[in-house]
Amino acid sequence: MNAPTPHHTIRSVCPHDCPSVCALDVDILPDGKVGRVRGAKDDPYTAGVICEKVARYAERIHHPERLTHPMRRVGPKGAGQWQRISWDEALDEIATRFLEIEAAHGPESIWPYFYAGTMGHVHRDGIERLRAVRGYSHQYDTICTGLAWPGYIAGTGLLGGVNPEQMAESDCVVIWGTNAVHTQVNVMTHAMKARKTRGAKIVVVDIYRTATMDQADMGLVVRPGTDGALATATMHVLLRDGLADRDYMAKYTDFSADFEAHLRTRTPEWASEVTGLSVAEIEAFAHLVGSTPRTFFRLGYGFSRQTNGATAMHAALSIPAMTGAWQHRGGGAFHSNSGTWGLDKSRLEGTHLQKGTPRLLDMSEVGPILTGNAAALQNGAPVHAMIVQNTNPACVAPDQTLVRQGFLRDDLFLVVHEQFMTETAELADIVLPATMFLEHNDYYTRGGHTRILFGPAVVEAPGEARSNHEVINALALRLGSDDPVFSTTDREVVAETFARSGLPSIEEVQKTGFIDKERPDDVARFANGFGWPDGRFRFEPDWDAVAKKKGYRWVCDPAIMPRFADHWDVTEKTDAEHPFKLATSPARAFLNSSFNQTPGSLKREGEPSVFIHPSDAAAQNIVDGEPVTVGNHRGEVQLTARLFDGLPTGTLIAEGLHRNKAHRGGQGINMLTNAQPAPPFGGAPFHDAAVWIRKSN
Ligand SMILES: Nc1nc2c(c(=O)[nH]1)N[C@H]1C(S)=C(S)[C@@H](COP(=O)(O)OP(=O)(O)OC[C@H]3O[C@@H](n4cnc5c(=O)[nH]c(N)nc54)[C@H](O)[C@@H]3O)O[C@H]1N2
Ligand SMILES: Nc1nc2c(c(=O)[nH]1)N[C@H]1C(S)=C(S)[C@@H](COP(=O)(O)OP(=O)(O)OC[C@H]3O[C@@H](n4cnc5c(=O)[nH]c(N)nc54)[C@H](O)[C@@H]3O)O[C@H]1N2
Ligand code: SF4
Ligand SMILES: [Mo]
Repeated sequence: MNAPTPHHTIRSVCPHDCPSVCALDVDILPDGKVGRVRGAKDDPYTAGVICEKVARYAERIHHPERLTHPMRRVGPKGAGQWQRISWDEALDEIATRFLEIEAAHGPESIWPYFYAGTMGHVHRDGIERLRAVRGYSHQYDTICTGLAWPGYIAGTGLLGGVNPEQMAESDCVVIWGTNAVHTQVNVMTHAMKARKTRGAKIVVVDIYRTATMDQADMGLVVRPGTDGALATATMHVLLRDGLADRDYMAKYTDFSADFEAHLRTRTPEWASEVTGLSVAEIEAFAHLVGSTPRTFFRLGYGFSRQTNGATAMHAALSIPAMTGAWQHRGGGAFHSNSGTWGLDKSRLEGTHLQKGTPRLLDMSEVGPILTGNAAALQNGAPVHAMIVQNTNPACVAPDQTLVRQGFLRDDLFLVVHEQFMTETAELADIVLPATMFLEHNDYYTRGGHTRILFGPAVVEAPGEARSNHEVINALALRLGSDDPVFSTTDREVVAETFARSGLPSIEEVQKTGFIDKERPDDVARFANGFGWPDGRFRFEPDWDAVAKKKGYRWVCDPAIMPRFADHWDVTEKTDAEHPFKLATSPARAFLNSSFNQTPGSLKREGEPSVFIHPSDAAAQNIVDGEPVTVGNHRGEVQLTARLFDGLPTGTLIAEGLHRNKAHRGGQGINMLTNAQPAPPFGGAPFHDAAVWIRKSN
């Protein structure tokens, strides 16, 4: 069948929570619907390539299950009995209930909750205005970046790195703890270009043989949570074999005799025991990166989702500071550029409206918080009301037993603004229908690159769907604010944020769709010094200084942190009852829980499964394709066993966040994950759970 001829094509941006933030060319069909979606060829980072799930976006935006009108719960919580209501009824009821709850329990008993369902700043962060104007509880954003970012900043002092387009100029690209083929396909475009044009070597470090590792020249499969051992042993070999750049370290780092003595104990033999790699593999890796000046370390999030993840990130990042790779084009490191935008979002976020200094509640601890855990509530009032936008905590948050129990509380008034009837929306008192990115205006910063992009409203929203911006504004007005920001359009807020931040006008930006915020190359590679007062990279992190830079708060005794870049043995321990480590790595065709209802994605991902090594399976008489139950003291999940020799014995991998109800038994994978905030500053160690597995009865 031929695709219908587009009426016209528009430039947009992928709004999803993915470091690539691709520039898109979207065909708009004669009937006003969305046709094909392609990666922009003229965008140097997107370079014409996008993932398959977004290429099929018509399936998502025109999905028959899109929410189209506000609804009120009529039966018991979660029973799925709804009554259609008007927007005025919905907004009036929310405002009335919020004011009643505020009067009875104080403003901090209301907790607006959001994440990055859309990465557009107006529709993602505007909820902060509502919070500010009433003095509601704040949200501590830990769920995704809480471990990775501090670990990176601990070394460089700034959350920024070398322009990742330069991977194409590398002689060795180390893709560490990210399954880029699944999660940010554009990394592969640039890494592959280096291989093709320069014969560059590609190294992948993961805990199983991923689709990314399948494309590597050197694949290092480590045991979960042991990257710090690989990193420190690599540095041991670099020093031992004369491959460290001592001049660079003397000038640009805090390298010390004490650190060198510490690394002398981190031998490849020791690391081999810890990681499961052979001594030869560790030495080969060290020799490759030590003898290839243009080595680019692309450090992902995955390996930070371990209890020791912040220290693992810092340890891996320490390698290029020892080899001096930062000095060479095509060399250095990159994790995120999210610390480099310099935007003034004060009006967008309503900083000028902030009432009082409310407590900061940890989003990853939503389960403990809603079930009355006093420490998680900071000994304050229980949460009695929430408005949720852009996230699906009843699927994605850790320790689902508690999350579900909390959301089912009769004394919790829950409003969920969504595009679909997610697990969280199912538990709401009021459900509001939300627009999608092609139905509203917003701007997006590209964490995995250097650009700010604009995405205009180009198609009609279905039914009565309204944008996050409209809902936040309408509620604030009903809650008694007369601040003019609550009478703005989304486009006005984009324009104003650009103006306040000294960026070109929206009309100007719309000509190309982007603003380039690339920093000069010498700045990006810290040639004038790292982001610490003495300009030196820290092998010996000052975590307190990291906390001060970003407003992080300690969740452990600072004294327990390792002194130097290290392997920190604090991950969840296996024992006789829980002999396996489970990681919940990303599925290719889902994005967290987004796309887990589109036909193309469901077809590719099939049923929720778990990879197990054939010898582990044999020991328990588990055969391929058989129903199994995986569990621990937090809960149980039913999956289908997939025998796979691409992972170490003792490790299990369950890819992706399928819908809870896609699992036999109706419980999703986050039944097994841990909501205990990981040191130093919190964050959920999603890939760090000790479990058992057995045949389902
Ligand atoms: N298709 C798809 N794309 C996505 C997402 C998705 O769910 N699906 N999620 C989006 C979001 S929100 C984010 S933050 C990014 C995250 O993207 P990434 O940076 O890729 O991080 P993760 O997806 O958490 O995990 C990446 C890899 O880390 C591995 N890993 C887990 N533990 C360890 C460890 O201890 N050591 C090592 N070396 N590796 C380990 C996992 O097996 C996995 O293969 O991706 C985004 N893009
Ligand atoms: N087990 C396990 N759990 C994980 C992870 C893991 O690796 N393993 N990864 C974690 C990570 S990195 C992250 S970032 C979190 C992410 O978790 P979430 O933030 O929950 O991400 P999504 O599942 O994509 O859900 C986003 C929701 O926002 C909705 N949405 C999108 N755009 C809009 C909009 O404009 N308005 C409104 N109102 N809604 C919108 C979508 O329909 C979708 O339901 O999950 C975490 N959970
Ligand atoms: S999900 Fe990521 S790779 Fe896919 S189109 Fe969006 S930004 Fe690009
Ligand atoms: Mo994330």
